[in-house]
Amino acid sequence: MIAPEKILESINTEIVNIPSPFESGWDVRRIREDFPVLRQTVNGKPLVYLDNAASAQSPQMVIDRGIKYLQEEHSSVHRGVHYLSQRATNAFEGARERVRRFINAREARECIFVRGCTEGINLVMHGYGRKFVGEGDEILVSAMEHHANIVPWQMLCEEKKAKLRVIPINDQGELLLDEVEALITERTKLVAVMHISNALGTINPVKEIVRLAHKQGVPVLVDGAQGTPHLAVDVQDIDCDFYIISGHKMFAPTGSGIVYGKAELLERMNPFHGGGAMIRSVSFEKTTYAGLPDKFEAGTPAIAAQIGLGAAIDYLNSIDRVQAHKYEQELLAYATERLAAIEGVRIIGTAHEKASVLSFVVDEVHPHDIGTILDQEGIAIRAGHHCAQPLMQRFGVPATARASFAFYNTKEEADKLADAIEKVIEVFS
Ligand code: C6P
Repeated sequence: MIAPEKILESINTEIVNIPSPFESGWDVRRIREDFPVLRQTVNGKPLVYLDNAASAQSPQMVIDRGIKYLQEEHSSVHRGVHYLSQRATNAFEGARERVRRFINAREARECIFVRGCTEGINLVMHGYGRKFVGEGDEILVSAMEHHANIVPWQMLCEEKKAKLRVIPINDQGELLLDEVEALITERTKLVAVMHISNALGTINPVKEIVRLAHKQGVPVLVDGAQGTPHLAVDVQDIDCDFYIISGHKMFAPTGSGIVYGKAELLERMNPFHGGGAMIRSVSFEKTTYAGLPDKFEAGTPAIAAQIGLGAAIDYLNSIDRVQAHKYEQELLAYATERLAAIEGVRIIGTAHEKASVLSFVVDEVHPHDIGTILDQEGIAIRAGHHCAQPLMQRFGVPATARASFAFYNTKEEADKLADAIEKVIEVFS
């Protein structure tokens, strides 16, 4: 482990001057100024942070908002009549309203605060699944899902003697949409699919999947963990029944996240956790539950983290997201071209519609070795199964190396990645 003082020492205040090389005209140099964590060296090299799909870095605005809360507002929400509690409550509910606008939910009470996507999907499994799924029923997921959108449904199926069914994918890592309609039967109780694959980058046609499912009266949950960092999400336009968000993947602190659910569904669901704040009245004979969103928010919430999520949304609203997306696409195309040109590199996930996630394997080199050698160059990538073991099996690999780009990454960083992979191959040849 690196001593904290060493980490501080390595923070170098100089911001690397990098003009944008692409047509989008995105001012990446300016944007990088907003992210203090990028100004450090790792192993004597400038940090190249390409693990954004795991956790994206926070801009100064989010950091400042967290400090302000802790310095001036820290208090529990919804409970106190005192000044600080009211300020904290206003900030907390202000964050909820920001989320509502950001995803265009009809009402703020449709946005439930959770700690992240895993907790969010578990909330739906317990609240919706355990109430409405019975013996012989089916849950439909896809072959590319993250374990967070497989395991809870498997647990439910085991408990209820229900069946998990799987939408297959092609060799590019695209869902076989033609199969979806046939896989939805009168026993299907939920379709649960990811918006963007964390391991392949594939952008799934979730609006079309919702249309197909709704034709047969089946609700749809979209795992949006990788959706909101890259795309403008409009839940009313998608018309999904649930959309789940992890804050830390969209530049907010860990411990923040959202379950969006249509109010009429959330109202019919069971609560998830029992305890304080989620009740209307409690006696030893009977408890009645609060309305939305409180019914699903038992206990003291992660106030600072959720206020940070509100600040991350303010940040995203302050930049040109259309341009940011275009820039990320240029970066992806450039990095793909560079890696594809290296002999021995195989890219896993070549869907037509992709976000800036680049998974690859290198002949005869384990992805963990790639990750370790790249770290020596100051390059942070992720190596492993990315919590998508069934997907790895589909591609016949135990793991991949994954570089995931955000709008603050640069063409030079993509070059450093490619150069370092060439070095890895040299070491192992
Ligand atoms: N993916 C990665 O790919 P949590 O850990 O609860 O914030 O999010 C879980 C999750 C759910 N769905 C998708 C599509 C995800 O990508 C993730 C998290 C991380 O590096 C960790 S495996």
